[in-house]
Amino acid sequence: MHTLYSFRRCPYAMRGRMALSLMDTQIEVREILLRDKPAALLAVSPKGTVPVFITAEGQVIDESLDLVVWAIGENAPQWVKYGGLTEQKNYIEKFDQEFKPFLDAYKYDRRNAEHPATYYRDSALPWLDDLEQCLQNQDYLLGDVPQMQDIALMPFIRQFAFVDKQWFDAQPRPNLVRWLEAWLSNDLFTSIMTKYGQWEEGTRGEIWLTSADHHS
Ligand SMILES: N[C@@H](CCC(=O)N[C@@H](CS)C(=O)NCC(=O)O)C(=O)O
Repeated sequence: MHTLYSFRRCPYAMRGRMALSLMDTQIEVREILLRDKPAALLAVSPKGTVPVFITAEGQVIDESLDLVVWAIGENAPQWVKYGGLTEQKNYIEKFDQEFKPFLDAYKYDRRNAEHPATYYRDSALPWLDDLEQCLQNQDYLLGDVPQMQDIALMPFIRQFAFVDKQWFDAQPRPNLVRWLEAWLSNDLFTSIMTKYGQWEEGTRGEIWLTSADHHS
């Protein structure tokens, strides 16, 4: 069986779980706390980030985007039908590199930060503009059906929005607001937000039966 080390509230883990939920498989989920990482996790991936996925064959995948690509590449080609896998992956990589630092600086509003939180929020706006533009005439970022890119970005836009939901909902990007709202109640998202208790070393995690049918 596959194994997934996960943390419910981590956006990287969320995108991984969303992609995995497109498969028909069984996964042992080991829910961890970032401040109390199990030795077994660090033994397979010393860098100590989640998600970490170990295939039934023993392959370790410890980057969320690699996990998304693995899950979709093998099982769900329709999720990369616009632009193709490489093009979508390149966009996501750029998003991770450029948007995430602004998101963190905005969200955590660090006391020693050079600028106020709103400066970092506003620095991220060109990304929101780009997404808004994509969504002008279609329901999802690349067309009328959701793609890998939607799944990969959604947890981060969600986090950004919830720093100040009132501000997010009022900003002049109605299509992005609509896209996020639709994702928040989409079964593909709600179904991966199940709460699991913390995994204890030496025990079996929760068994997650994923079903592609569920989301087609
Ligand atoms: N590049 C990694 C980043 C994953 C990541 O940073 N996850 C955070 C949680 S959201 C983490 O595990 N941080 C380690 C820590 O806080 O100790 C990926 O895409 O999987």
